[in-house]
Amino acid sequence: VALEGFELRVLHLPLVSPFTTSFGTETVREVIVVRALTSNGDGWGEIVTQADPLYSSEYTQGAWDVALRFLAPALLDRRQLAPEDVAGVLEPFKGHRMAKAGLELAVLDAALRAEGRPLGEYLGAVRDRVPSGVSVGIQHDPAALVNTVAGYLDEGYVRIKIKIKPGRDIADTAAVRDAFGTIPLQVDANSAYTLADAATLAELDRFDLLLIEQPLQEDDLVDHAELARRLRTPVCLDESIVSDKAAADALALGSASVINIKAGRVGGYLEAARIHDRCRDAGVPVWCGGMLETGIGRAANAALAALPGFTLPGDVSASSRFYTRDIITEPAVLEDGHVRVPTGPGLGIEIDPVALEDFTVARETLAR
Ligand code: OSB
Ligand code: MG
Repeated sequence: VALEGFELRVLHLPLVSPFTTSFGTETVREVIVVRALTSNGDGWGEIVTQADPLYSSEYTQGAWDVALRFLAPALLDRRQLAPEDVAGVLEPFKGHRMAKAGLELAVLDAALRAEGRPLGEYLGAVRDRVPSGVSVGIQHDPAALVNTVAGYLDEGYVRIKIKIKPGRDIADTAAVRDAFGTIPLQVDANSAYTLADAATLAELDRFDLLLIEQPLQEDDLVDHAELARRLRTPVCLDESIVSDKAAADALALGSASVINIKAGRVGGYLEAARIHDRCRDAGVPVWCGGMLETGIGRAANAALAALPGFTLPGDVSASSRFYTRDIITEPAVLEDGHVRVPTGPGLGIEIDPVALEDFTVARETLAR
């Protein structure tokens, strides 16, 4: 595409209910929306950082600064830019993968819209809809958790993931198992444990979970391998898989037998597809994670999750799981436990300009 500029916005979207993980509680989703301005029209992307660096080292103001100060200017230095060139141009800048991913997605959307080609087709999607799992935050107590999960099961979600942390693990998981029997169930610790907690985590083995997600720290690949040997429950990595290289290392070490793929965390949808390919070749199941995306990232996640190696249901829920009002005209809905893969050009969504404006709290435009 012939890039003419980038418009970045910080949005505040109210959540339908507070979302609590082992690292904190969110009531408003703060997110950066990227618009790539090209001579053939706009493209949209989303930088999935959160307000605070609690899930990863990235956070809104850091991503905002690096994107405006370094990343967007480097891309705008190029007269012509293909989506496949973005990662290479940004490569000299260390880290900041979520910021890079949001910019790449906006360029990719612009390029595909100009070609009239859907993102799913471009990535290699083999399904027209994807099974929808839901990520359930830590509730006031196990009884409240059972109530909340019952609501999602009634809506049709095909897999439940509950957030856990020390002191809110065994009893919470037992309550959900006891209440709902053999439903597909998994837990996510968001790095809240150490290897010293292995005995506690082994107590989860009796619940026949699909997996335990990221029990240890991001850089604990060796400890995860040791823990995996001590558990019957499959270990899945989220935070640790920051790139295709990290995925290769984790598989070589035996740190994970399942991988959660999030495009933001790994620097973009192209890198995400490479991890998918690697895992598929290795016979390792993957699933698509989420970062409370707006309709922009949610559409892209549905396309990614439609690749053949995504053999487990992902955190690709309906927009209504988090938001009463989205920033696109036709937010993702749950149909028979599935979310449809958009078929229009690019992301296959239309921005709702009024909603976008209403949620914007900051904006900056860079032109070449
Ligand atoms: O660990 O998967 C995670 C949300 C924010 C940060 C980290 C995580 C999550 C979720 C929500 O679990 C997934 C979703 O968007 O539905
Ligand atoms: Mg996770």
